[in-house]
Amino acid sequence: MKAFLFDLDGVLVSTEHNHFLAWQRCAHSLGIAFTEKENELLKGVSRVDSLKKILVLGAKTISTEEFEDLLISKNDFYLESIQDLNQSNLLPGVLDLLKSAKTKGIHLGVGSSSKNANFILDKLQIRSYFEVVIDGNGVKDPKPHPEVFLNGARALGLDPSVCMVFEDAASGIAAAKAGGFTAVGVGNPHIANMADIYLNDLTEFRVEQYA
Ligand code: B16
Ligand code: MG
Repeated sequence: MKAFLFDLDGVLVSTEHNHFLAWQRCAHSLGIAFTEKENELLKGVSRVDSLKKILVLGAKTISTEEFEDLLISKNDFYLESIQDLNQSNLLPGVLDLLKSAKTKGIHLGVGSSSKNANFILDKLQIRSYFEVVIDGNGVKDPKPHPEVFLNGARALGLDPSVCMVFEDAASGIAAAKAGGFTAVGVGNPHIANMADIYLNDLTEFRVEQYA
């Protein structure tokens, strides 16, 4: 393999619970019941599509203005809740994997649906490991469309067949497979059967097997 492309949330760091609490607050303000079970549908899904899914769950229609306001409120709640994020919040095995891959000359990138990806990478102090960061600001078709990862491979000048994608969400594994990447599922038993390789966490990954 020549490159590793990482999803952010659920692979490098876990702020899914912060997303969940922020969405739950929005859903409750609309009178829609929203638990961790429903939240599973939103993992790896863009902000706009997440709100659309919540409205479908509640069989609710709102005005364009209310929709835009809720997107802003959700992000405000979310950002407030991750103010103290730092390197100690990296998921197990992340730092060792990044260091080891870098030493072996493997190109590293991030492919995230989040529009906050660069902000979070800076807080985690791992931004400098990545040659390319494709986030929710630079993508027209969100996951499960492969655009985010295809843009990453293109920016590195590499074919998807020599790139591995690390993902925790069904939408992300679908995106990786659709793009012709090797899909590594991480930390989410729901996706174990969809992925080419499955790991409970990144400590299980041996860079030397794929370098
Ligand atoms: P934002 P990923 C995704 O990040 C999250 O999994 C998902 O829960 C979130 O709705 C989405 O980013 C958009 O995030 O509101 O920050 O733009 O897993 O693709 O790194
Ligand atoms: Mg994710």
